[in-house]
Amino acid sequence: MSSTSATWTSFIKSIASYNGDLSSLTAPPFILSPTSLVEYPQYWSEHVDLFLAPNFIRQEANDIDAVELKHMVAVLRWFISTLKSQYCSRAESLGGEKKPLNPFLGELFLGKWTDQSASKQHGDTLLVSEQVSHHPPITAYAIENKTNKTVLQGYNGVRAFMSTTALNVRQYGHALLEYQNLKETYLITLPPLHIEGILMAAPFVELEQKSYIQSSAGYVAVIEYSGKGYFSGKSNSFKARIFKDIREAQDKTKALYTISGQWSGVSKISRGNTLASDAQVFYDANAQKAQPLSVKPIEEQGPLESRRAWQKVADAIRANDYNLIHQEKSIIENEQRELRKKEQADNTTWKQKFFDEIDYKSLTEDTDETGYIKLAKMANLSHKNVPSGTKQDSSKEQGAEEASHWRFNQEKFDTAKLAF
Ligand code: CLR
Repeated sequence: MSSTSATWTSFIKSIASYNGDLSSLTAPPFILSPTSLVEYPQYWSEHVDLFLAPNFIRQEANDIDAVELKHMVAVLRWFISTLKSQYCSRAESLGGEKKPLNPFLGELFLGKWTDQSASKQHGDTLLVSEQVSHHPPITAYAIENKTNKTVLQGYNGVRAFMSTTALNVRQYGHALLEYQNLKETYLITLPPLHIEGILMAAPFVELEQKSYIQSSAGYVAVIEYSGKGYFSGKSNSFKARIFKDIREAQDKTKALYTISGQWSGVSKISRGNTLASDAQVFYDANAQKAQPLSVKPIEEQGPLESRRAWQKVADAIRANDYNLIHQEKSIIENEQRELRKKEQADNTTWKQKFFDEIDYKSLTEDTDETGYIKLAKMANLSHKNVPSGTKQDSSKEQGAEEASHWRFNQEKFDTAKLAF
């Protein structure tokens, strides 16, 4: 047995008895990614043109569809376009899914997408991502385009458990997408997933079950995921249906649009409940190049910024130097331990920079400024502490705690006047 497969076998044994906290998982070096999880929110906006597209859709005289429905179709196209970056990019750039660096409390990742549109109507789009909790790990983020008054904000935490062959991952949190000029907000839930190929030391992500996009105008998109050997037989398959509202969604024949195909490849769209033989291309992931964000050079970054803070660990990972990885990681971990001790001694707690933890127990549909409670209700979704996309009154919701949710603090962000 080679040393690689020996360490892999012991890694598999360790995940078989593993308890759900991803930070406690010690993986062999060749499965480590030099990138921190706090960077992952960048995947939401690598197709800035699609992210901003709804702002430029106008009602035409001969339109069959309401303009809000055209917006929903555009939001769904953007959402589908994010999936390849979110779930395939490590496989493409690193040769397989990897274990990201576990962000420390207060870790930041800042970047921007400069306007590359021909019309120059896009303006720049900024990303701010912050590790707002360490136990459990939670990353909060906002992506803002001031020119078009478009803001995506959300937060994300994962819980994972091992079955016989796969690591099953449930995402907690959601995203809210606001087009202020259009006076529309969209609630986006995060799909469940599992990691396959672990036994073969070639892990990759497969999405499963459903996720939802609920528009404040009523329209709802239900997206169903499947992998190899399910309804299409191809990996990364999905079928999405757009309905007038969640009531109509009970009956698939009421679908206004059906979109089907591979989110990492080509998908097609038809009116109604089935894909017509002459259906038009909805999105072609291979024809649209992702636009990576730009990040300040490491020398100009602050000490809490991810790439600067993890630089030595990342270099050690790239050099495959296990001892050095361990050594450099321990420095960061010890620093963090000291900080927490000091906070305890001073009777203080860490103050998050750009996000607030909002206790939803004390909020109602009318006092929740983000519109989240209303949107969750419109989609029959639970707003408790349950995996993203859990339905109201489902068995998982019974007895679940009322949740708090992480929200972007625009004022703090604006007064910080960060240089990107
Ligand atoms: C984080 C939030 C992003 C979408 C996303 C994509 C891939 C997920 C990641 C999230 C969370 C961490 C994750 C990763 C795939 C593999 C990795 C589940 C949900 C785990 C920790 C790696 C385990 C080790 C294997 C390689 C065996 O928007």
